Amino acid sequence: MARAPLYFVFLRNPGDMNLFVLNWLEFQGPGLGLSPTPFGGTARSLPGIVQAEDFDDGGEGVAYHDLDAVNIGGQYRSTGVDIETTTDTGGGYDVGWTAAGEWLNYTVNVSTPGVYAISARVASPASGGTCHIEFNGVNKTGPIIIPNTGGYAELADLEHQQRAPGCRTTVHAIADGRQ
Ligand SMILES: [Ca+2]
Ligand SMILES: [Ca+2]
Repeated sequence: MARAPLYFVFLRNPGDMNLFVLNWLEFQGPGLGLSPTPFGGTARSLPGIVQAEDFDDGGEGVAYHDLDAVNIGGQYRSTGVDIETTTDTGGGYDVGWTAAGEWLNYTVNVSTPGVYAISARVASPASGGTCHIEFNGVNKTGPIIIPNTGGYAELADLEHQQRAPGCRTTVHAIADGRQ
């Protein structure tokens, strides 16, 4: 749950008194998650593994973007992101049903700035799916092309290198579609 200060600003007639009375303000909609916060309250540390399903809290458009509001896999978290139990070694969960334009945000702490080798653990029954990774809003990887691994249940390591800035960083993993 993101905490955000709310300012109600009186802009006009600064010298006037008794402009009106205010009883209440009503907010309808998904909420006031103005900035993402780490899932579980603690930013993930790099170097290290960031679980795909541990994207930030903050809701649709803030912590993630998913094309619908349903968790199709029905596992782990109650958001629009589609999470299933993984068949991969070590168990846990993965994010599936990815579509072009969807993204996940991760707040991380980078202990030492520098070039990191990134391994993405992915699976696909077809070649040419692409994604990219942004650090603080900048596309640092360009298109990462995901190969045919033999099926959604066949997860494989994709290697990539990128430079990570220090300190607290926002990492965006974005599905781009298929080339
Ligand atoms: Ca969904
Ligand atoms: Ca996982």
